Amino acid sequence: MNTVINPALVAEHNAGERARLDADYDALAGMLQRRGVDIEALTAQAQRFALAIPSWGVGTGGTRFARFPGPGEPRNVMEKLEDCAVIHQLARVMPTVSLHFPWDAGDPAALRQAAEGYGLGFDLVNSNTFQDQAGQAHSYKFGSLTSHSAAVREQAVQHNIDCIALGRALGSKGLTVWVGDGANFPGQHNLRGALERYLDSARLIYQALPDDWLMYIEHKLFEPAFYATTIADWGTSYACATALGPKAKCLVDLGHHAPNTNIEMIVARLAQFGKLGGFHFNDSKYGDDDLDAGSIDPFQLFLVFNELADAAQRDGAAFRPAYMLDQSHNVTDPIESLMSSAVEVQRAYVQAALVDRAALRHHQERNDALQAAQTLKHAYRTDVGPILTMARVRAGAAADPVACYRAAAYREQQRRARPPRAGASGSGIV
Ligand code: PSV
Ligand code: MN
Repeated sequence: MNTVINPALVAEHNAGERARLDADYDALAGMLQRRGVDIEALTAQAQRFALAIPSWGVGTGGTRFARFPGPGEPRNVMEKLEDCAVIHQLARVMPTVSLHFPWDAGDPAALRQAAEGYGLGFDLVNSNTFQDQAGQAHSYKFGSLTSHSAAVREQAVQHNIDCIALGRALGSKGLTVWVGDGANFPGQHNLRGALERYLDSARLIYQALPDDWLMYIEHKLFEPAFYATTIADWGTSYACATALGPKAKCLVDLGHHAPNTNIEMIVARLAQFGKLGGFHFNDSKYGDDDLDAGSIDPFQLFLVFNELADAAQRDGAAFRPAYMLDQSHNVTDPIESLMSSAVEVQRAYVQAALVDRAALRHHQERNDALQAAQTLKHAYRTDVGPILTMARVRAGAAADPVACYRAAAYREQQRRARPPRAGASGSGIV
């Protein structure tokens, strides 16, 4: 495997952390044993957990107002893959990359070869009909899959079909479709008509899916449409996924809900009805802030994973949602944010695995709300850090990914190797 960071440096870093790790791990093992939990089983579970890197996440993000590029940013998809390889090498929890077209257009064979060289695979592919591209025949200003114009709808459908072809060549198994289509004014859209057009277009995409592919419908409350977004909520997403058929599922981006929405309940509902396709993890305080996963409300992330653990227990191996981060890194080094966020998601997963489900059910059946809540809190408050660190070290990754990354001075090297392109500081939400 092509390693971007010198493995000797990782080994040296880990050697320096070893004594502390062993002491913390042994202490936690003893504590868990007294609770009847085998730490080794949890560590093995942590090692099996995986989520995908959004290719667009390795570049600095922006807001509607500005983008402040960081040094040494990747300038093309090959350089993005190189950054993803660093994340994979140091954190070992993100072994796949999710590409976004046409942002990541490139020769699929060359992309595959580069990814395989780094030990990376490709996860779901994403289409983009929320922006116009240079040379495009028809504009998406007034919508894409829902447009009143048949020519615009055809172009948007064809783009999604092209994405499927690209994804197939990459070994991907699914397409995520998020459209920003909607209205800014009451009356601008016939609300029912827009959804009818969406479904007509989505059916054509669905028909182009290979047998072993899924189509993931991503809902979002608002932005860029500020009055009525066509696929605004999980209810609409569920209705569309149901209308399309068994290969259509719903994708939950944590940031795409009104503040205070009970997202874990949405997760439970979608899982119950077999339509939970996957996640875009991130965190938010106000809207679609795209902040780092677990940085604002880690308890919510835990509660989401609590529902996922419940669904996995009920449905077994058939329950395999796609996990991905979708964040905008405006003030941090994207590689550091992605590694830290991935670890936060993995942490929530392990904490949820610690929930004593028999005790929880017992308290629920006796209407003991306080003890039921305490059962969740008990798992949530357990510091599973040593399990995550041990999982990384055993997989050859870094005990402390950010410290090791900084010691490797990768960003500094790339600052020299990748001088910025002209115009790279433009605004844009990615
Ligand atoms: C939209 O806000 C979104 O969450 C979708 O997943 C897009 O594909 C992604 O962000 C990038 O703009
Ligand atoms: Mn998203």
